[in-house]
Amino acid sequence: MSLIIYGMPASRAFRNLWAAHELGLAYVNVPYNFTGPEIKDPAYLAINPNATIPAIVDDGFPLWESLAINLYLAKKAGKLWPAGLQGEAQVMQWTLWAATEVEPLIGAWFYHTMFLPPAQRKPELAADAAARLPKRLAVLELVLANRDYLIGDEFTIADLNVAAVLFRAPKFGLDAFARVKSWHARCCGRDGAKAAIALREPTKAA
Ligand SMILES: N[C@@H](CCC(=O)N[C@@H](CS)C(=O)NCC(=O)O)C(=O)O
Repeated sequence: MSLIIYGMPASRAFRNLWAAHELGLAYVNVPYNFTGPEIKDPAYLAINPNATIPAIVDDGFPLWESLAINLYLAKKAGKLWPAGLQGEAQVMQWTLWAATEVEPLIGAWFYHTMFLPPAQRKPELAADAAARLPKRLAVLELVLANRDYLIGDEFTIADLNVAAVLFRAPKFGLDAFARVKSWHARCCGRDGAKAAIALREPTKAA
């Protein structure tokens, strides 16, 4: 059994490090930087032809796309994975929703308010994202009205994927979404999350 997670912890690799800790998986982290030359090296491109982090190699099997990696790891471990076809469909639903409906907005807001150097920020893009994100947060607020987690009463990989995409949401501000705020704090307060967050600390960046 060998699992290699490529990517510095203060990047989307955080999502996979969080999952590995939740699932109790032993791993080696190769902390390539998203600005570094290693991710353009042919040896890495053979693992991830996108020249981005993260990627994994699990017992020789390469895989990229942070959220897809988490689905693979959870299903393989048989943990954080709801029972049945419908539960699995809900995991896909929430993960695709996070990737397509939420990530572009929270990403644009974060990049254009605090991540990019000030000269490169475009306030109009941040404002547009900030105007559109609440509609997605309202979806979560509605769903969490009658359950503690996205798929019933147990934390699943769907919660992890959505909460990880929304990692910057507390900075965005969740005061108007009380249930989302407490759900997010609950997810990020788990031991697995805390272990992965601690790994981000030395570099902190993205
Ligand atoms: N959809 C991809 C995005 C990967 C991605 O863009 N990663 C960033 C770091 S968080 C990166 O490697 N950027 C370098 C670049 O775009 O050149 C995923 O979720 O894995």
